[in-house]
Amino acid sequence: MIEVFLDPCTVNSRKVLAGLDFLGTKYKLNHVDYFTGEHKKGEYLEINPMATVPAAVDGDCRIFESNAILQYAADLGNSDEKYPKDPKTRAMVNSWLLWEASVWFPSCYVYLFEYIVKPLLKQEPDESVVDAEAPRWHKLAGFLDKQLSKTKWLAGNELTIADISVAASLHLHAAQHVPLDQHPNLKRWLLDGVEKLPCWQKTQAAVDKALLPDAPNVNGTSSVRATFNYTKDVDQLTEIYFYECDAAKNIHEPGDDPHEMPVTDSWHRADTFSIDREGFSLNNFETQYNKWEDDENVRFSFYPEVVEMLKQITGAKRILVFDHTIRTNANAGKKLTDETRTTQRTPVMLVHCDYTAESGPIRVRQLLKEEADDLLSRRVAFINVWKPINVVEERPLAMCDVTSTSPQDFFKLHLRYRDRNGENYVMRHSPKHKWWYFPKMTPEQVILLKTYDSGMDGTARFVGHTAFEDPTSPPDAQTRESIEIRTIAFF
Ligand SMILES: N[C@@H](CCC(=O)N[C@@H](CS)C(=O)NCC(=O)O)C(=O)O
Repeated sequence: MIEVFLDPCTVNSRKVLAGLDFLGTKYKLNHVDYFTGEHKKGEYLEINPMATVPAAVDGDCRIFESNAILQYAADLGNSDEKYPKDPKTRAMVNSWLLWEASVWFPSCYVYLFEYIVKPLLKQEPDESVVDAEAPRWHKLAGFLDKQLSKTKWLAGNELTIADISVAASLHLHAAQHVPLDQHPNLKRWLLDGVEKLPCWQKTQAAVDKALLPDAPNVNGTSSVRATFNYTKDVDQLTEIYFYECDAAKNIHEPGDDPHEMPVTDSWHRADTFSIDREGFSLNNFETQYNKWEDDENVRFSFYPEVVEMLKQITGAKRILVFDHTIRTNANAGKKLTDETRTTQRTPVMLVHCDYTAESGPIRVRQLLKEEADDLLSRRVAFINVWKPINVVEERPLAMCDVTSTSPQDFFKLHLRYRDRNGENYVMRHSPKHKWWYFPKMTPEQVILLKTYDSGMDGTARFVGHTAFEDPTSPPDAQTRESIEIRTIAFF
């Protein structure tokens, strides 16, 4: 499999990510942090002595030019449309690719540097530099405009890797202040063509979040401070009752140890989290499904899509989706302990993990009686899929990086239902905890949370997570709506 080494927010890295998605190429992504200069350091220089991102490796083949990576991937995929084999059409595609690397990218980069990189470095753009570049840029943009007045895409009527490559230099065209209006065919191609492509849309968020002027600082990361509701570990059991009774009096309830902690915006390295290392990951997941109020329909029509996605991501032999919870506006007034219709709830503001070392296997036995012994003889992992239903503007989900936790940080919360008992983990506070979140996450993405793993080989087993009040949420933020789907992966 091709391994790529890049930072998803740079022009040529984004070109490769969008291009590989367009080509349908499977790849492994290694994040090289451009802003901390990782591309100039020892290990990376072995891969790409040019000290630029991106680079790619496939066995003993090393590729250090973004367009060459796309050409190679297209050849492997044997695609005759996306990188045509007919010599004349291919020559046209190659011409645009070489033109892009030699003159187009350097010209567009002047705008990107002055209007985006400099503000990130807290420097003023130098208009005279842009004015000096403008005649050359217009001349080059004029070539594109002329071609696009004749053909829908750069090399004819089919979209090719040349379109992806040339568009990448304009990937922040508004903030970049490139004067597109004078080139209407170029503008139409970009706004109505390239920007409508799923491969483009999927790779834009990482760029916007790291580079747009409101991104708070130079390394593309920002953090806010927020209150996290940890639990004091006292002599008494920690419990919650989901019904009223005498035993529910004088109990030790969870969430009695709030701490203010930094929580870091994860977008600058969104592709690099793993459910087996940090205990969570961010994945693209597009679905047309939208009947969230109809529980039966969700089970029948939506669960199978989740199964397919998780099989692909985890490589598990079998995925069982067994439950879901919808957190919507309509449930905004409901208490966490509300007894009825537990599929419909409000966000949980308590640091917790949904299973314990004991309750994971018990749940497998409850759900799959006959097969449980056999299934539990191999690796079993519980994975929660958390999907926004609208753009998350308030009470986002935060994850406590498993690499910053130790098993001693977790202890049991006993869940008392009228007909059964269950258990979760809650967490005691540690200043070592590293919290992550994805502000303004959209419905095309999901967070996977590892809530139990039978593996004892160092894989992440329990990820603490919680909703939190984000102090940067606008006062008129729309109420967060999300669905959480509980699944078990059998390996
Ligand atoms: N022609 C190369 C250009 C790669 C390139 O210049 N990448 C930039 C980021 S977009 C870089 O790594 N620059 C090195 C630096 O700024 O230190 C390609 O297409 O891969």
